[in-house]
Amino acid sequence: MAEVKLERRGSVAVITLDNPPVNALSVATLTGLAQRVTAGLADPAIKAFVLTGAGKIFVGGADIREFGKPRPAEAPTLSQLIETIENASAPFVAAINGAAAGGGLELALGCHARIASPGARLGLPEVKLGLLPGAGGTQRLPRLTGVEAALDMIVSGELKPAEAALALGIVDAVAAGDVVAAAVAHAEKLAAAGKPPQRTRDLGGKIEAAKAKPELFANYRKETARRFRGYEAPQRCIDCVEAAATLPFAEGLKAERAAFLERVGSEQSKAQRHVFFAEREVAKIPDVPADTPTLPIKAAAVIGCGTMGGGIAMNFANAGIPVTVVESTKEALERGLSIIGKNYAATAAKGRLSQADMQKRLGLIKGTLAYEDIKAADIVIEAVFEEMDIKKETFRKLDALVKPAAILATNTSTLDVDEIAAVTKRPVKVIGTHFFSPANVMRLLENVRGRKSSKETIATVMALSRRIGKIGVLVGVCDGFVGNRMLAAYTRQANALILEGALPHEVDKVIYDFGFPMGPFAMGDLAGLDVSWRIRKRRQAEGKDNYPGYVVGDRLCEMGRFGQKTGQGWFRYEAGSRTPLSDPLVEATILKASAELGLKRRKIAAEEILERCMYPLINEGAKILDEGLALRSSDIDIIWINGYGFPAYRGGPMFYADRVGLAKILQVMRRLEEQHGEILRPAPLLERLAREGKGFGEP
Ligand code: T1G
Ligand code: NAD
Repeated sequence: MAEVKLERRGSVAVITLDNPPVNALSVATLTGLAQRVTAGLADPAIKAFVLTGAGKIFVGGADIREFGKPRPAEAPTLSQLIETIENASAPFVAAINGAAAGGGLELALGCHARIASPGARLGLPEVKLGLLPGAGGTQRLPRLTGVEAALDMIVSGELKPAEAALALGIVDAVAAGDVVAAAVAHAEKLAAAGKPPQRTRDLGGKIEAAKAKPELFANYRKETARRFRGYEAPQRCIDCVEAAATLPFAEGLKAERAAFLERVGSEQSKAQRHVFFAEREVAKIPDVPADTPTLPIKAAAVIGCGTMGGGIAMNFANAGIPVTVVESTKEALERGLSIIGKNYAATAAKGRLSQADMQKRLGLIKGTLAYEDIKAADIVIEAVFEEMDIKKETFRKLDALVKPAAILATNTSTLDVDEIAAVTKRPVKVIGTHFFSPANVMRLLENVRGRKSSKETIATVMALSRRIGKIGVLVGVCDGFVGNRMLAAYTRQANALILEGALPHEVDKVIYDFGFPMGPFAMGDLAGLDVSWRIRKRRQAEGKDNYPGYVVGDRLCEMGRFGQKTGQGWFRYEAGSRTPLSDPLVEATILKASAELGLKRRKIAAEEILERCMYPLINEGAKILDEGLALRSSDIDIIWINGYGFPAYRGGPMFYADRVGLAKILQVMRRLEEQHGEILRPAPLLERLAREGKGFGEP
């Protein structure tokens, strides 16, 4: 229940916002705050005010859950409240006891001084919600930090630690110990000075310089368009900061307000707000309560130090967890460890890691050929070749050697986790931990729950995911789990499209324009065509998938064209370049295959390409939900945004489907089933929801 308390400390009124979990500025909180401020300002005995938040957070911003909902007309707005505070004759000091984000920082910027505690983080992350600071943040922040620093903070949405905020001039002091007491002392000093409080809006000095550099904004827009391709909010943020530098304060405020209201109603912001909550929902497992005990992870081990093993080990070292990598040969071990070293050196060279930190992390990674060296590990992640026999042999060995309490996890991308678990005496301790390449970079971790994985094992791995900086999403066992299974439906259609008339660069352009970092063919070349070729051959050998549409991909691999790693794949690459260039040989191979399959090639419109790539992917997602292999449609959105580059400003494939409308998707899927067979039969869930006029978001 939201509460706003006022407590007197001498002539200073300390107002505390108490609305767990993050003191969000809901209508109730704003109403309470307005009442306290009005009452306080009417009390002549009160000479100054301190604002602070209850618990570990100052204020997490406006209540995002209230956006788009009707608001009582008489409810005070944050902007009005800040106006009252800024224009008050008594000084207001913000005691920033923890995160001050969005409207929370704007409230503090409306105060006449700000004191932060050392652990506080301050920023305007609205852009991450497809919004922009709508209560004066784009006008007041540049007046404290200067225009460039304000642009960096507002366009990136990053929160700054207190010390950095001090250096930027956002806070007046960082006070260890009782920050409220420090703020009360500061407020008393300001009140005693007897001068009108310093309003942030009146500070023009730091924005003067920008007036003389109009190219600043043009350059920033260009750079931002490249960094945040397809996102609308960053550009609107720049517009508002430019208004701060070029317009009088009141007009800048008006421009900001108009831009904010446009953003709140935008499709992109609805999508990015969905993603905000979806990222937090993934951690909630209905049958694994939040208080399920977890195993302490003090030491880890990784089997195989190849493409994935090395990156996985770095995640542990980055989180301060000692990790041992086990390889089968000395050469492979040395190669793996040197790649880890090179990766850290590259990050340090970019200034994103200090030498001391690099040495500390390297110091936490040990290499060995002896499995005995890892018997005390709390968790072992296996990342050896994608061959079931090798996996089973490895798990038998680990089960015999490693302490019984330890968790044994597999990084397999397609194999049956239950079959692997069955060769051990501890199937309750076996789980899949499917990292994405490059494993030290990609935020997604598909945690694959086996039939016997215990709640403790699941809870431990989900908590560990957060500890190593990953978004852990729990999924069930099936071929390709959630991400790769949906990817197969997508790439299958991409291959069909090039046999029917499109060319790889045409398909890729549609997907790139839709917002993915690259299309399916360039992505194949990046991951290595041989990886999926080996999986296809295994599936064909198991009689699981004899789809003729992969014929061109198979022929390119038979020619040794594995993509970027061989300089040729679906595209060709100049030496040292990652730019895909169309290759007439590939086109000839495609035309020949079309002819052999008796297909009459035709011009295929961009809209059909998009539908044929996205709708079967979505339909596969619906099947996965039908089978209970994903807990929520929003989990699938998080998997595709963080593992496959689905544009977050579209909310993920399932959210996007709801915006398109399931009736439309069903109609197209029905047509595709007629043309391409039952593999494209609409999922029962899609049928039902379309019939009921519902979306995946409200099953
Ligand atoms: N509104 C509603 N709920 C929120 C919320 C918010 N602003 N922030 C967090 N929550 C919920 C969250 O869903 C989760 O719920 C719980 O609180 C804990 O969150 C005019 C209009 C503040 C740094 O973008 O960045 O102000 O899952 O796990 O790690 O310009 O939360 O437990 O049910 O993230 O301690 C701008 C968003 C709003 C900041 C704390 N503000 N929040 O991190 O907790 S728009 C933001 C955060 C705005 C003005 C505009 C972080 C945090 P549940 P958590 P945390
Ligand atoms: P890789 O070939 O690059 O590395 C495998 C490593 O395992 C090699 O260095 C090899 O020497 C070592 N190895 C093999 N048998 C071993 C044993 N018995 N003991 C110790 N080490 C042994 O392969 P990769 O791409 O890193 O894939 C590893 C696993 O991760 C596979 O299951 C794969 O499906 C999965 N995966 C790969 C990717 C990817 O994009 N490459 C993504 C997700 C998951």
